[in-house]
Amino acid sequence: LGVLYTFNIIYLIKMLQQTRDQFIQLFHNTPVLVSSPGRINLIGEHTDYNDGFVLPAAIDKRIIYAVALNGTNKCNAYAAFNKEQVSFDLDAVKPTPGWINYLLGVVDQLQKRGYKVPGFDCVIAGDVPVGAGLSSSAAVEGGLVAALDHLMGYALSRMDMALIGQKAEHTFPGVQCGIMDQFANLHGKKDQVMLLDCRDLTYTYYPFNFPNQKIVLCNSMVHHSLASSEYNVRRQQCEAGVKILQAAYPQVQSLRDASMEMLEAVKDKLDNIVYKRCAYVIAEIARVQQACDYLQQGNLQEFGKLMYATHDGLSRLYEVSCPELDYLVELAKQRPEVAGARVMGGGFGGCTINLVQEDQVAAYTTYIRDRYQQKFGKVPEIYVTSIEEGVQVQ
Ligand code: GAF
Repeated sequence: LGVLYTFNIIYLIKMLQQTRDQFIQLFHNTPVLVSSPGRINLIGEHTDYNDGFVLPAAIDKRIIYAVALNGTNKCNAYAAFNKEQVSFDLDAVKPTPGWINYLLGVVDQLQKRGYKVPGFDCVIAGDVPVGAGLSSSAAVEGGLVAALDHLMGYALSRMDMALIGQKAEHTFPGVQCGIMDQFANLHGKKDQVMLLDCRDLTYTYYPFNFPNQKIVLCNSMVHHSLASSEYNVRRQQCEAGVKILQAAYPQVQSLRDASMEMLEAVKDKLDNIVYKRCAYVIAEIARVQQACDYLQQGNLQEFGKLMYATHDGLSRLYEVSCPELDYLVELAKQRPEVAGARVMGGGFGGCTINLVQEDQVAAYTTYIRDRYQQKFGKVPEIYVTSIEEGVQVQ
C-alpha cells in the first residue's frame, strides 16, 4: 500500500510538472497549478436530482490545470488530450460545441453572479478518462472555478463553486445534472466517502471502512451518444411522477418524500415507464441510508448486496445500463472475491464499480479482461482507484 501511495504521489507530481512545462512553452508565463479529481459513487445513483442521498468520493484520476492571467480580455485554452488550442473573447461568451463549452459555462456563471473574469491562459491535461462516468466534466468545471477564485480572490466557498459548476453544466452543455459530481470533486477527503443530503446540501464524512478491499473500476469503453439527452429524459420522468404523487399527497415535493406505498396507491394514474423510474429512485434513496449503516458497521457482504440491487434497478427499472455493463456485473457476481458491483454514474456506458478483495485484484483484472474481450471484441480499461483529496490549488 505504501508503495502504491508513493507511486501515486510521484505520478501526480510528474503530471503537474509536465502541465506547467507545457504552459511555459506555450504562454511564457508562470502559472498556478490545480489538481481536480474525478469521482466514484459507492451507491445512490440518479438520486441527487430527486433530493435524495449519494455516497461519492474523489479519486486518484485528475484533470490538471496550469492557469495565469494574461492582461487581455481573452481566454486562450490548450487541451493536451487532443492538442487543440481554442480562444474566446470574454465579452462574447456563448455556448460553443466541444470541450471549451465547459470553460465557457463556468465563465458565464461567474459573470452572471457579478464576478469579474479577466483574460487568462490555461493548459488542461490529466488522466480522467472522458466519457467513462468518472465525471471529467465536473473536474474541468471545478478546476477552473477554483483557479479563478485563487487568482482573483473571489473567496467563494467550496459549495458555491460546486453550484457554479452545476449551473454551468445546465446552461452550456445542457445536461440537467444533480449536484453530486461537482460536490465530490470539490469536497473530497483522503480515504473518506461523503454522505450528501442533496436536499439541504449537508454532508458527513465516513472512513472507507472495508479493510483489504479495493475499489476497482471496469471501463466498458462504451460511450453512448444519447447519454445527455436520455439523462434529461429520466429527470423529466421523475418530475412527471412527482406531479401525480403530489395530487394525492401534497407533502411530496420530490421523490425523496415518497414511499413505495404512496407510489402503489397512485399506480393506475401513472404511465408504466414513469412508475418504473419512480420505483427505482424511491428504493435507491432508501438503499443509500441502509448502505451507510453497513459501511459504518464494516458489513461488507450486506453493503455489496445493495450494490447489486442498485445495478438491477438501474438496468431493469431505470434502463440506463447496456449489454456490456450488464455483462461486467454478471462476471463480477460469479467471483467470490467481489462483494458487490454495479454501473456507476449516469450510465449508458462508462464504468462499473466493483469492491474486490485486495489480494485478488490482479486475478480479477485478468478474468474480466479475457472474458470481456472474448464477448465484445474490445479490451476494457481497468482502474484500481484510491480515494483522494478534492480540488487542490498550488
Ligand atoms: C451524472 C450526473 F452528473 C450526476 O448529477 C448524477 O445524477 C449521476 O449522473 C447519476 O447518479 O453523473
